[in-house]
Amino acid sequence: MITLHHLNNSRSQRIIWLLEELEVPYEIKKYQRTSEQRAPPELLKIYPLGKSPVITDTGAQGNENIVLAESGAIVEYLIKTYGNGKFAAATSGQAYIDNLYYTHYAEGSIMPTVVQKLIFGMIPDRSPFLLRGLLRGVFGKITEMVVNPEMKKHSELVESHLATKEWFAGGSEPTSADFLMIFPAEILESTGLAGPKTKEYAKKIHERPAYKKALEKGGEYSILKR
Ligand SMILES: N[C@@H](CCC(=O)N[C@@H](CS)C(=O)NCC(=O)O)C(=O)O
Repeated sequence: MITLHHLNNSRSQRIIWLLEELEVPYEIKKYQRTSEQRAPPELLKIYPLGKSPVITDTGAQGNENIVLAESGAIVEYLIKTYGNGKFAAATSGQAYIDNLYYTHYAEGSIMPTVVQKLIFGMIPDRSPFLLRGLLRGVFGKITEMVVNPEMKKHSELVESHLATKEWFAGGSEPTSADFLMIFPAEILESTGLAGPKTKEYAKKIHERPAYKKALEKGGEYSILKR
């Protein structure tokens, strides 16, 4: 049995989408962010970094004791173990390369920049009142000089890829790259940085019944409402 340890308002939402698409039995254990927007300490009992998503699973034969974190690893594991060929990426050619690249680019490149932007935006408001003005200036300048130009490059890269492809690997069905890329695509949209193709891509996913069901099951996901 698969258990997804799910944190509200988090990248873990993409795993619920995949589980719904795979139509595999699973349960969700929900965790609530603290007032500091961190995961609660209970998650440390499941995974030493105390982050979400993390799954526990007894495996395809039901006799294993798997604990797996990192969205990319979880997505690849679930597709390989429970997909029966569904959502499998090509094993050669451009589709293979695109799937490989975007599966890793999601958490390896675009998300660290997104997190920098979100954190730099949050720090001043969460600092002692007297320092807020100063910190807003400092973090605003760093964001303007370093983070925003990086975000613009990411947004353009994603947009130009989606200009010619329905899914990130170019086929007619999503692959691991899409289950990873939906989260940064949603953030690009919610921060006003998504181009028209990126918006169209997110909309297409949001209209899928499995995605809608995942939203019902996951609970609070304010990334879509910002
Ligand atoms: N690269 C990891 C990132 C995991 C991560 O940072 N998760 C966030 C949720 S979006 C988290 O648990 N944050 C709470 C915390 O760090 O306390 C993945 O893709 O799973």
